[in-house]
Amino acid sequence: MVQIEELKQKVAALAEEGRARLKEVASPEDCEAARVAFLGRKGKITELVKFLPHLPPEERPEAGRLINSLKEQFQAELDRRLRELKAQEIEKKLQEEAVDVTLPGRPVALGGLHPSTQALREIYRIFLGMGFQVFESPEIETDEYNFQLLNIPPDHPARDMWSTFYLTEPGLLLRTHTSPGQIHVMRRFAPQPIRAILPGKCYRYEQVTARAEMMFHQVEGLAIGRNITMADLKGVLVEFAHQMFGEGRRFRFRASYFPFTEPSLEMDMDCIICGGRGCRVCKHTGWVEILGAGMVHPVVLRNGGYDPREFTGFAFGMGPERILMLKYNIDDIRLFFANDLRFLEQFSGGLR
Ligand code: FA5
Repeated sequence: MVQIEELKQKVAALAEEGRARLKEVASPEDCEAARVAFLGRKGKITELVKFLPHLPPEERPEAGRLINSLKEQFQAELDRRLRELKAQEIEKKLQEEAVDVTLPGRPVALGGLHPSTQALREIYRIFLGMGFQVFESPEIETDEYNFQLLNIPPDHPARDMWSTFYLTEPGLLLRTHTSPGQIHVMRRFAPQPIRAILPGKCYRYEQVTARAEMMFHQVEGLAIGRNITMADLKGVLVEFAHQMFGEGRRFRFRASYFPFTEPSLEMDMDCIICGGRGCRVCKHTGWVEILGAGMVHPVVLRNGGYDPREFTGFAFGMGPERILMLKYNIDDIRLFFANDLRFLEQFSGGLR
């Protein structure tokens, strides 16, 4: 017969041994090994139950309690060590993988407005100041709007100047100028007076050169009213050009021809490069062209819904890329749409 005293000694010794073992564990794996050694199926604490049958029956319940409490004690200590080790492991990982947030970040390259957009906005600003409103009209037009309603019938020789891209759907094309917008605003507002500018992209099927692109912007202007004269046209355009190019510049109006204006004219400015003395840029004339304009042709007024006996008006069309070329001495229009950052970045701080 085994005495309970003997069991008590064994329990005390195992408790001591368990504590010593748990002091030494250095990783979750060590903990698992200690658990197997003490509480596993053949663990030292588990094996204590083998004593029970050898005890007198009345002592067995107490012996059972002793063994169970040793088990619980060991398990609790084991859990505490495991938590400690895991916390240490996380702390170590955090230290090793720490990010130094005081390092300066990598700079993000900021985009800027395209020079054409900046020129368009400057043009809007000037004309808004003179009471004009900005309207948009479609880039895909009909032959009727791009040509016929502007007094250019199918066989008119002026069509040669405005050769375009036709769509596969008959009668549709990419507009060659913003002038069809004149008809759109007139038909929308007739018979009220109009002061509108119509910006947008235009397309021409032509040889691309340093001065001509296949796609470019235009800004159309249109004023319709009861007593509008050529003097109003001159006043508005000279005011615009002074604000755009500076007060010191000189301008002249030269007779020209457009089927949709009568009379028609072109506006020239003294050459910025040579100051009017004559150079390669101005082809030695001292003048450079900045826009086309004229008094709205009676046929166009009628097509737009206005009675030409009662209403008159003026219209003009200019290319913002050409205006920037003049202002900044840019010698090739292809730079605008070539996506070369070395060119575009020069405008990122705005127009000066
Ligand atoms: C016209 O397109 C007329 N619709 C302008 C007009 C409007 C006249 C209203 C009278 C009344 P023109 O083809 O000259 O005209 O073009 C006008 C401007 O567009 C030119 O002065 C130029 O600045 C610009 N432009 C024309 N073709 C090109 C091109 N291929 N590349 C870049 N800019 C161009």
